[in-house]
Amino acid sequence: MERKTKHILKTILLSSVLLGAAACKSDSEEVVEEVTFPAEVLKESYTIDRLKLLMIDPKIEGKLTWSINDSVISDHLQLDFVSSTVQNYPLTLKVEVKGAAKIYKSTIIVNKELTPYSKYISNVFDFRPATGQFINEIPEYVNGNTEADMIKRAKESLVGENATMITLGGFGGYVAFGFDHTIPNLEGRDFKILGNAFWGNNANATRSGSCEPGIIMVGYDKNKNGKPDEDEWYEIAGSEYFKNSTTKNYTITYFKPNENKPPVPGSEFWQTDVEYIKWQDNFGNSGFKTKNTFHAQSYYPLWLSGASYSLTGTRLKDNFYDQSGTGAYWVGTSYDYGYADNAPNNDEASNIDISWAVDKSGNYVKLPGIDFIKVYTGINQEAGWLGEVSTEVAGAYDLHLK
Ligand SMILES: [Ca+2]
Ligand SMILES: [Ca+2]
Ligand SMILES: [Ca+2]
Repeated sequence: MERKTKHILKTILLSSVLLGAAACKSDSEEVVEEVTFPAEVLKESYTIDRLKLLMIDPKIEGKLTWSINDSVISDHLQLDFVSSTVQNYPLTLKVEVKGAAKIYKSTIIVNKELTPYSKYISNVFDFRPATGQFINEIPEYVNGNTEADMIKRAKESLVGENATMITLGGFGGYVAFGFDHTIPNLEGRDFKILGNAFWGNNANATRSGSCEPGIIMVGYDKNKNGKPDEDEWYEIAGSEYFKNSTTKNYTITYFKPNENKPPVPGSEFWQTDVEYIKWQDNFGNSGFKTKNTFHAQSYYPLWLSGASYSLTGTRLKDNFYDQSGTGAYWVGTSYDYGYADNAPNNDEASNIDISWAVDKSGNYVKLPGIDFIKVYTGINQEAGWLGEVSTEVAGAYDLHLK
């Protein structure tokens, strides 16, 4: 009895659908181009650990809309997905081509990682400081060390909870490091970079003291090879990024000094050699970096064998000034947000939001999370006897992972 009712109902439904189709056809003479969709473009399910980047490429052209439940999460041809929680997500992909649409469904299964993640730096990929008064000391260079050895030194300093400090020297000096998981871009700020900035007790201006802002780049491992590649970096647009006082694509070249040349002392007692390291930039400026009496070792990275090397990036306006007027007390002002070593570690300004990332044209990009961070000194200034303004990095961590 029940079966019979069902059959009748089905027949009626089918007839009405056919009728409807017929009516449509007679109403309009419009010929719609036939679109054939592939039967399946997604796997039945995708499995990934939490805080790992999942990339789904359905290899289909058209207007794509990716949703989980009713919220749209992406409209890109490829889905980049990262979840901070262990759960299953019902995934819907709507593909629209020439007015026709098809819905595909799948599930993303997010598991807990086998080895618990560390919220701290897990690896250092690159380290090339500019010249500076702490170079060859923090970290320490030993005769015969290669660049690979020095990257290892930087790694020994920066990895883990008990990280110690490295210096990046003057403008452009950089370090690039990564984590054992993807730091997700959640609501608000996502990671902290540790430095040695502090507020000056006698500084007249608020939020000033020893602030040596470093530019932050973030990267995500698009090609999944476990290391940062050139096309995977995005700059964090800090508070100064869009200002006219900021110089993009600033390149400085440092020339290897002859450590045995006769020094040229300056008028100040601390100026051991005011013609120590020759530099020039891509704006036609040039000069010398001074050697001071407080640091006698070479200020040029001795593991670099070339006669010169160049560093490029965004240059911020000089931020140090001589408050005393006599050269005795130099103060560096903090920029509002988005830089490393620019505010004390317990200050909100040392926390960074991945949503501030921009592409090379300055357009904000929506990154689901990041795997890598690069920091370089953003100032090309010598602050009297304090020496060059140099960003220090003393670790970093994911603000979300508990
Ligand atoms: Ca965020
Ligand atoms: Ca990569
Ligand atoms: Ca510093």
